Amino acid sequence: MIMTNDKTTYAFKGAFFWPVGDHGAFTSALRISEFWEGMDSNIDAGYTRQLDGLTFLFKGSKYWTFKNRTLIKSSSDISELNLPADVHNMDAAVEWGANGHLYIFKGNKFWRYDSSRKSVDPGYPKTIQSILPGLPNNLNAALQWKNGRTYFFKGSQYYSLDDSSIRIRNGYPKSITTYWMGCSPEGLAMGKISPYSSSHSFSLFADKKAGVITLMASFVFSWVLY
Ligand SMILES: [Ca+2]
Repeated sequence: MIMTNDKTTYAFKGAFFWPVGDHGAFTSALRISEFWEGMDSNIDAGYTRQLDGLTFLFKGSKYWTFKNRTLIKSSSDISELNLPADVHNMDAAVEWGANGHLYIFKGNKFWRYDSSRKSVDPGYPKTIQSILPGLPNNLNAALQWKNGRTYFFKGSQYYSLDDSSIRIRNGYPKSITTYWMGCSPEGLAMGKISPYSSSHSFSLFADKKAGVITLMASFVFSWVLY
């Protein structure tokens, strides 16, 4: 999951991506290669740097730089950022609003990276369990969203970080389907279908076995895609 400088949120999976609307619902799947120059599939992670609004997408040992959806810098080696080979094929990346540092997650570990010094801070990596025991290992994604909060995603669930206590908020994990995609029957029945309310009726079926998300939308969002 990333949010670009223009506050558009995108979810990536395989060869596809979805813009995530303010109302927590998705369009149908769009092909990454048709909208993100130089990218094809299986992006590991991405984040947007608050300092200059640049979005970094990571895959394997490479990264790409975008401003919104415009390619700024093509495939470059992660070593250019002074990131160690240990973070190749990372699970998730997120800039934390509380200190502006980049956090990279992989397996049971995370690294803190200082974007201005262009280096990993001393003392890292640390284990996730040592700092955020409420968070599982092997995350799928992380995101600092437009509300300033940091979210972590794994499987069908997501977690919210409390910046002041540096703990996972009580009541989490919650269902991604119900709260982000605005699609589940439970969400509709609850009348609470995302971090924000939505009146759009979607149904979504996540087939984890196949690694595919199939969307059955009864309402097509009027996303402007250019
Ligand atoms: Ca990932």
